[in-house]
Amino acid sequence: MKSLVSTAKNALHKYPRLYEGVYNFATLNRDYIRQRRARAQFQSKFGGMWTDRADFEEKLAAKPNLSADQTAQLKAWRQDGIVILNGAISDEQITAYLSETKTLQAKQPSPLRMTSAALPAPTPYDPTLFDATASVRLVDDYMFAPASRDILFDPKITNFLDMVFERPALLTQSLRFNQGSEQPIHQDTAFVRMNAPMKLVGVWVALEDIAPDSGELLYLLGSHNWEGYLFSGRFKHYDAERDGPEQLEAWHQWILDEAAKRGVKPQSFHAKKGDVLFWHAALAHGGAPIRKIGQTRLSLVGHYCPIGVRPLYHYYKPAQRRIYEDAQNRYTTSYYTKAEVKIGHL
Ligand SMILES: O=C(O)CCC(=O)C(=O)O
Repeated sequence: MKSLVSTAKNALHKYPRLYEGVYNFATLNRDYIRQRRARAQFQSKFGGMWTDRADFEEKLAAKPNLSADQTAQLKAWRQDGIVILNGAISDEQITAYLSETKTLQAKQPSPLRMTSAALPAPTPYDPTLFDATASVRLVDDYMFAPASRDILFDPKITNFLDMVFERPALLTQSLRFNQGSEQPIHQDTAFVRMNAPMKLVGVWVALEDIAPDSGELLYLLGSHNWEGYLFSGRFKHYDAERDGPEQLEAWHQWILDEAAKRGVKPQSFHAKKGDVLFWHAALAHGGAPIRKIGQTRLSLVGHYCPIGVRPLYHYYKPAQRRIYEDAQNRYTTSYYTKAEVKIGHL
């Protein structure tokens, strides 16, 4: 089945217009149609959140019961594409999370998987690799660790997500780093692929005080409004088979060129333990080079879309379409099957 989809996809790559039509049809969803209808309101042809609309100020004024803090956050979100909450996650939550993940890592075999640009595919947790390689991250540990969900669905996080999504959030992926990622500056729209590409928020949680030169999170303020580069001239998301490494390189360069043209310099997140940073789907961000070798940078990232939007892996891995629920929390995973989740639970 997978190879059939892959063969059809590769054949269609030769006909980009046709491919775009088939792609749009296959991933059609109400959200995206609504945004296409309101096309004139959005700068991006891929739509966005209500905070991206041209009539943002009127919509904001019409929102009932917003506190002064929330209003300020929403204005900052629209303008900068990031919002920071200081001390949102408690020491107790972080201690419980680190303890649960330690237990999961020690299990024989550990249910956890890791990914990195250097690994060809998700790989079973391997302490040697995880501790020694900066860009290696544990993925979707919330599938096994209730304390991970306790952080990623903390009300301070979900209240903000509810505000910008105007709907409950679906957690689609998490990444846990022990060291800085050193990931080049990028926009998640390329890699964290949704059927409504601009309806996505990244959340970065500091699990310790972040030391200087540890490979801090970097971001380019306002870059969520930069439009211009489309993969194969049509798509917001990157597809290695379709677009090849040249386009990836050209897109990274485009981000740097835009920043230089606009005089925007990368800023670092000098986070304290428990601080949270939200970034917009198209906000350019990455990990600074690690200058202090061996320095940890414990952090947990969540990627979310609103309920109703789907990650693209729900299409190309239909077995992974399941949405898990626990209390108010909804989450999904591309990395673990239902049977693995059952066996691996704490
Ligand atoms: O934590 C980092 O260094 C970068 C994380 C990131 O880019 C992401 O999760 O999209």
